[in-house]
Amino acid sequence: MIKSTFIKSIFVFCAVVAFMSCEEKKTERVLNFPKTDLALAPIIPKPVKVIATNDGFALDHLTAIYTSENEIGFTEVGEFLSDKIKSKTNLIVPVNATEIPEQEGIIYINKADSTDLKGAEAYQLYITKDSILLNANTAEGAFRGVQTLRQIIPETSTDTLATYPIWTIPTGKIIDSPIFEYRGTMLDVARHFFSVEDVKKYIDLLAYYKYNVLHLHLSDDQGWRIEIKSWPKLTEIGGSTEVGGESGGFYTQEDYKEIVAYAAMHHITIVPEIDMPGHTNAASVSYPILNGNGKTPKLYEGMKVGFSTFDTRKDTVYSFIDDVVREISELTPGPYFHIGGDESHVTKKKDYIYFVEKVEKIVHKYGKRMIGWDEVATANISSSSISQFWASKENADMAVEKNMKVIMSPAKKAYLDMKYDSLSPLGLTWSGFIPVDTAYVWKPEAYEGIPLKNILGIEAPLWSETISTIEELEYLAFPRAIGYAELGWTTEENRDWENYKTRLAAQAPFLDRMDVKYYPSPLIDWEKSKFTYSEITKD
Ligand code: TNX
Repeated sequence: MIKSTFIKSIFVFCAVVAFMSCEEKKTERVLNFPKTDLALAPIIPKPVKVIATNDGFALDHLTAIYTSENEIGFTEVGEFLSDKIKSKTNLIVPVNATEIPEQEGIIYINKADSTDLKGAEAYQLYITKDSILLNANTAEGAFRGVQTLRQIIPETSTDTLATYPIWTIPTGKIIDSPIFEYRGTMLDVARHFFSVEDVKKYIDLLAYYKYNVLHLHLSDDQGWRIEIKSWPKLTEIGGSTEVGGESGGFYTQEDYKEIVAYAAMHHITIVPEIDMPGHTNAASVSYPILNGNGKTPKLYEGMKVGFSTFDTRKDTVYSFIDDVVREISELTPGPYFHIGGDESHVTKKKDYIYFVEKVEKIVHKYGKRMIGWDEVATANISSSSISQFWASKENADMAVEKNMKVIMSPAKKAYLDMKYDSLSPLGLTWSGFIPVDTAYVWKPEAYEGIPLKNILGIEAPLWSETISTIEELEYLAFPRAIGYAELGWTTEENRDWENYKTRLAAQAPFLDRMDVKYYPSPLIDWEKSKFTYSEITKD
């Protein structure tokens, strides 16, 4: 007993000495930091306010994370940060550990009720030389703040003198919140199918740039991609094809749940889309009773649009849609259901309107808010429904007249599937080339006269006629998707192409580390701008 107390005291003594000597070293090293400048850190999207205090916080093996443990989701946000620090630096940063003594180098992630924080996604970061305080009203806000923190951790360690590595985080204060509540991108998994793993990788990248919506285009003429238990042939038959004769594929309901859960962990809402009454060939081949174009439907692997339609006057069509909307809504915690509604060129106008109005009621029955491509505003629908402006200002104006919200996705500016220029090996050209500057230099908040109060946000769609692998997806999405993230988050007065260009160039090491095959646009000076500590250091 005495012996064990003695051993314990020796152990505690040694631990204290070891701890003090670390502390001493650390303080010395903190004093030795060169001046930093947080205001030069290449954060995307650019925050509302950044105030630099020119010192350094040492992220090292002594750092620990503490979170508001009793607040929903905060611990998970802390664990997410720890995990990302591990993959960037190899440091193991404990979360809410009880055995660690009070020390310098703590990252606190706190629920705060400050009225300075505007909205659920707002956050404040106070970085001093001995602590980082991340304040947010919600776990979602904390999660957005964590992305900023990840972006200001240098790619490589910054202390060459020390016996252990340090990643120097520039000190200062960041106050931040987004301009739009809906900041999305869409992935067309119908023209070509993308696996759960591919979608997860895309989510990882979107989350880093503070996206909060991923819209999945789950059905089209060339493929039906989600298991519907009450209509099994949809995936058996309709899921078997892709554009160009490739092999198709679909998500089981378990797969879809996995995507939804992974997105939720990244504070991203999944918006499912079943495109109808046009773009329905794959459904009609599976169940010909649904078909309304007077022909015998056959599996289709081409790229033309506008030839298919449901029979809008058949009760069976609406029982089918009821089952589909019910099954998908049950698996989808987010508030939205997208009914497509675009390019129904062979549906009579009056049938189209009748159809959209009936389907809106089904969407409401299952507790969801309807989104449709801009054509849906030609029907008499509720102001709670949302129009996605992709092509027609006239349709978008009709939505505004109905007091609906509008999502800005103009094909000329926001389509990720357009070629960058005439040399692009992938992509389409029908709405023009979209180089990286054209994608960035426009104003979703003042586009074609849509009043700001009607704009829910921005979404950049990626149609997949010309892409079938994750590398090809990455080539079209990056770097343009990074710019759309800024358009959705950052105020107009804080956006500037010349400034953005240098911050974009500094994303190269992150994109390389994530193995993203981005398009190295010649408009961007990629080589020069590897984000190193020296570049955010100023004497
Ligand atoms: C138009 S955008 C479509 C899609 C195509 C896309 C190709 C929209 C609502 N419909 O069916 O895939 O162009 O860019």
